[in-house]
Amino acid sequence: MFTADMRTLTELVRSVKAIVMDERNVTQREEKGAFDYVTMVDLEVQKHISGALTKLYPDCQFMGEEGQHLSLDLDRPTWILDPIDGTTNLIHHHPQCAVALALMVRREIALGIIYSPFTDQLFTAERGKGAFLNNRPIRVSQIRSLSGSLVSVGTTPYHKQYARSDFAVMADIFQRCQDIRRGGSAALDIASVAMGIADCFYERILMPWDYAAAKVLLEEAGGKMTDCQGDPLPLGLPSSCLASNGLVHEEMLGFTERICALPA
Ligand code: 2AM
Ligand code: CA
Repeated sequence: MFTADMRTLTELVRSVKAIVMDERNVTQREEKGAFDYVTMVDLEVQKHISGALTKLYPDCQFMGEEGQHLSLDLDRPTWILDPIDGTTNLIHHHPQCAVALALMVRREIALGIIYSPFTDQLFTAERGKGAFLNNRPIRVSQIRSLSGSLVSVGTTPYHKQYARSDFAVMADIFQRCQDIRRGGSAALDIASVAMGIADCFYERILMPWDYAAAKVLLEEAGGKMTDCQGDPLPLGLPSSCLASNGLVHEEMLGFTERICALPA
């Protein structure tokens, strides 16, 4: 069974702080798809982490947002990296962004690390060993219904053709819950559910690097993550995501199932 040293990995992930905080790296950017951006920060962070991981663990494959991964065999151990989750926030100097690293072994996420360089929040989880924020255990909330919930959402900004129908569903959720939040980094949004400061989160389309690290963190914190129809996530592939404290999952599915059913 493939294993990796958590202390080495957290040091590696934290070591990118200087790259992220360097304003020159933020200003050099391109639009790689509609409303979907890449900066020199994304590219340099991925280069730094993938280079180190390849040296440390030569037998493990690498999947990162800023690269090609068509030929990967998902049955083999695979690193899954988002060098910056929340790039749109980063280019606006909004601090809600993070580096997210996961290890997938036998199509299960074995560990996850989410690090926010602006706030120095470090979320860590290994399967079966609990979930932590800066080495302190975290736990999901105990809220049992949407009427008492703070609901975090993703707006799928790179596919704005869904906006009218998705925002109509969001309006129905808004009527039922206490309030809605939109953070802009799926990894940190799901981490917020894991630490109990939000009760659930959903987004129509996420990539594997957006949700992989957060999945093990949330599950180790007592939460639940499925796609928006309640089915298991197809790890390593794009999917919709519903992340919750477990207690409001069914009630949320009553709304998010409609998102999946909507035509493009
Ligand atoms: P990113 O900042 O790493 O690109 C915002 O709604 C969330 O969606 C962020 O976590 C963002 O990650 C992610 N995201 C951005 N572009 C995306 C795309 N083309 N497909 C799926 N997720 C995307
Ligand atoms: Ca990214």
